[in-house]
Amino acid sequence: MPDALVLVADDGPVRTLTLNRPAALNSFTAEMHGQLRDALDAAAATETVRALILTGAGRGFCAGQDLNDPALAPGADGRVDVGAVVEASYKPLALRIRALPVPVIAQVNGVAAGAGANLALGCDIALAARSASFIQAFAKIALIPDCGGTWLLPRLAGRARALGLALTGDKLSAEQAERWGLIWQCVDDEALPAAALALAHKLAALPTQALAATRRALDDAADMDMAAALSMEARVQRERGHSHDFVEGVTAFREKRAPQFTDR
Ligand code: T3D
Repeated sequence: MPDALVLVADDGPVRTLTLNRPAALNSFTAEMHGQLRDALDAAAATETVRALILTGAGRGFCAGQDLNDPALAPGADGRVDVGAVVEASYKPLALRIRALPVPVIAQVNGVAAGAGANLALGCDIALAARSASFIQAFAKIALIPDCGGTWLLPRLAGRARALGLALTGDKLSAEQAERWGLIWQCVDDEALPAAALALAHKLAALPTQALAATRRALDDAADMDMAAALSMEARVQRERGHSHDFVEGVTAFREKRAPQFTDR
């Protein structure tokens, strides 16, 4: 589909979704939100997909909300219902990614601004090109961080850096993002696609359900005291212990062979 706003490509068990509005740095229109939602739902429903890569076409990853989108047209009172856009699009997007049954890698090929930055930070693992950058652009247009930014930033960077980034809207280089622990790794630009694909294949060979349960457990534990987290761990391990993949993992270890994980 030549004018698809989200391109879909498979490499064995790895599916790559590419935001495809390069002339506007892949900023989000309502239509692109819809296509991404459908693509994420399709990936979740496809048993053969075991890892997902999210990236952008051209020189940007995603510049957040398209500020020219008709969704931002003022109503009769001259005001824009930004909250409605967030409720309808960014909140479900952030939650959908966090609930996917497969690991999600953000392949940050270029600038990630506004909701685009927090989209990347909300993925399970963010790999960024050395030339990429992260910009909490919200304050410059009198908004607050969204797409999960208020929740993610202090947890990833600590309050001081979260506030510094959000209040100034300054550009954070990929190298600094790695040093501060916002992202997993920064790699040379030309190495990024291969690095992301290799990581995705590595994750695809691991027990998919356990990876999704690990993400969920870490997120849940963030709001628990230690005793509650320990109880949650016992409950989830009980479920995991009943899985085919657990039996396979232990059997493969004992038989000194590579495991073949199949649960999805
Ligand atoms: O409803 C709601 O608003 C709620 C949701 C909010 C979520 C948000 O994401 S709010 C934040 C929105 N995003 C921004 O404010 C970022 C705006 N963009 C920029 O600040 C800069 O473009 C960048 C720092 C990201 C990159 O700068 P640079 O110099 O590398 O590129 P550029 O020349 O500014 O942009 C290239 C083209 O992309 C340009 O178009 P042109 O002039 O070549 O025709 C530019 O207008 C377009 N573009 C970039 N960002 C957006 C955009 N067009 C529409 N919306 C954008 N967000």
